[in-house]
Amino acid sequence: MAHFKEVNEQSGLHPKPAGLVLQYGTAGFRTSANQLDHIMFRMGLLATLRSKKTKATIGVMVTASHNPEEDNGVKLVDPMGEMLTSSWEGYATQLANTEQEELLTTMKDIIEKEAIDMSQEANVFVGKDTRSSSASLSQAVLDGVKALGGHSKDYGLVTTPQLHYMVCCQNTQGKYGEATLERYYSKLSQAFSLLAKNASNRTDDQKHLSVDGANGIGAIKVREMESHLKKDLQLSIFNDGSRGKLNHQCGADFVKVQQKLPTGIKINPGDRCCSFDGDADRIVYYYTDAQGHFHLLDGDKIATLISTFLKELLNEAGLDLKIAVVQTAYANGSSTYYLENTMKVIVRCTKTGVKHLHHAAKEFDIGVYFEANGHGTVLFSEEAEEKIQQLVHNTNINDERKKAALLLQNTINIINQTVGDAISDMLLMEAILAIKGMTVQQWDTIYSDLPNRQLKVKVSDRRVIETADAERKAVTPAGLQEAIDGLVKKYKQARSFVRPSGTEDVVRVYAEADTQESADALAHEVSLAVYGLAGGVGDEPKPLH
Ligand code: NG1
Ligand code: ZN
Repeated sequence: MAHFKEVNEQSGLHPKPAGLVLQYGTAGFRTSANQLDHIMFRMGLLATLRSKKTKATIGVMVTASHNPEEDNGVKLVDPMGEMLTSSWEGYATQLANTEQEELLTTMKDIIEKEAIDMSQEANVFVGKDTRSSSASLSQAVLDGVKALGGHSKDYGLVTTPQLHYMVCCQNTQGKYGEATLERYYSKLSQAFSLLAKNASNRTDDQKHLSVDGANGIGAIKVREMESHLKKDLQLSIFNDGSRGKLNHQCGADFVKVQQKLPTGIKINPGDRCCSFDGDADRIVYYYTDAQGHFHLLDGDKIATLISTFLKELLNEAGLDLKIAVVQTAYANGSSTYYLENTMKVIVRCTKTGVKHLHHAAKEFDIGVYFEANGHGTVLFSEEAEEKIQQLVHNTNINDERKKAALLLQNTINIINQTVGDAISDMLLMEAILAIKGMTVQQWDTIYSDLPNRQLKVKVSDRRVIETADAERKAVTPAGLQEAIDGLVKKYKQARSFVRPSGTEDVVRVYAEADTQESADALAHEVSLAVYGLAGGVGDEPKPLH
C-alpha cells in the first residue's frame, strides 16, 4: 500500500551523503550539483505528496539559475504556477535532510500532518535547464515521483517560467492557455504582433534587438520563438551556448552586478541589448553611448516603463483600477522617488525573493513587481481582467477608449503572470518601446539612477544578521545598524543595508550615494563593519579603488 516499499528500495539508489544539511531557501535548494541527487529524488516524492494534497499538477524545475555551471538546484511550483507555499518549505527541508533510515518516517509524518489521501492521483511536470548535471538530476526527480506512484510529464529543456506557465495552464483547464511550448510561443507572439500593429513606421533599426542568452536555456528558447515573431522583431542572439560557458562573464546577473557589457556580444553605440539569466526568469537591458560608456536599464527601469504605459492606458480607457509597483530594498532610490513623486503610483517594498513581491502585488488591481536584478512580472486581478474584457466588448465607447482597452487586453496576453519571464518581459518591453516610439536612450532618461554598489562579505555564520523593515534595518548583531547609520551620514543622498543571502553563503552589502566614488566607499566601509561585527572570515574586505 501507498508505495512505501518502493520508496524505500528506490531511495537506496539515491543515497544521501551522511551529515549533509541543506536548506530550502529563497529559490529552493541550490548548491554544487554533485550534492543534489538525493535531494532531487526526495523532491520528486514531495511534489507527489503536494499534488495529492492539492489535487492538482505540481511542477519541479531543475536549475541553479544564474549560479555557475557546476551548481544546480531545484524549485517546486504550486498549482497556479506560483512558488511553493512557504508552509511546505519546512517539509522540503526536513525531507532533504533526514538520514536514509528515517526517510519513510519523515514522509509519513508529513502525510499525517497534512492529512494526505494517499489514494488520490498525483501529477508532476518536470523541467530542466542546460547544465550538464541537469539530465541525471531531473531523472532522479522522475524516479521519486514514480516510486510514490505519481504520474509525471517530462518537459525536458524549458525555461523556469515556461514550466510555471505549463503548470498554471494545466490546472486552469486551459483557461490560461494550453500546456504546450508551441501554444506558449503562439500566445505570446500573437499578442506581440497585435501590440506592434499600434506602432507606426518602425524602421529595421527599431525592430532590432541584441540578446545575450547567458549560454543557457533562454538562448535556445528565444531562438525557437523567433520563427513565430516573423518580421515584427529581429533578434541577434549572442552567448547561445554553442561556445561559451553558462553564466560565465555573461547573463543578466553578471551585467547587473558588474555594470558592464557581457563578453561575447558585438554591438554598436546606441544598440538596444538585453541579457537573460541562466534559466531565463530575469532580464536587464543596456546600451553603450558614443563615448563607449555603458548604461544599464535594470528591473527598476523596466517596472517604471511598464507602469507608466499601463497607467496611461487606464486613463485613456477610462478605467479606475488601482495600480502599484512592488520593489525590494535593492530598488534604486531614484526609481522609488520617481514612481512616488512624479508618476504618483503606490510603491510597496518587500523582502527579497519573488514570492514576497508576488504576494504583495496580488493586493492590487494591477501589481507590477520587479526586483532590481530584472526578475518580475505584472499581475492583473480577476476583476481587473473582467473590466478590461467588458470594455473590449462594449459597443458604446469611443475609438480612443476601445483602442486602449484592446492594448490592455493584448498586454495581459503577452505577460506570463505566473512568475518573471525574460522572454515575455522582453516582448512586452519591445512592444511598449515600439508603441511609444521610444529609443532605449529616451527610456533611460526617464530618471537617473543613483550610483550604487553591491558587495559580498564572508562571515562564519550569516544567520547572525537578522533584519527588519523589509530588510532595510539590521536588528542583530548589536551595534551593526548604528554603525551603518553613522557611515551613511557621511555621504550625500546615501543609503545602505545588509542582509544574509538566501542563495549563497555570504552577507550582501548594498550602498548608493550621489557619486560612484561615494557609493563604492560607503559599500566598502559597511563591508568592514559587517566583517568586524558579524564574524568576518578570511581577508578583511579591501577598498574598491
Ligand atoms: P539572495 O542570494 O538571497 O540575495 C538572489 C537575489 C534575489 C533573488 C534570488 C533568487 C539579489 C540581490 N538577490 O537572492 O533577488 O532573485 O537570488 O534567484 O539580486
Ligand atoms: Zn533565474
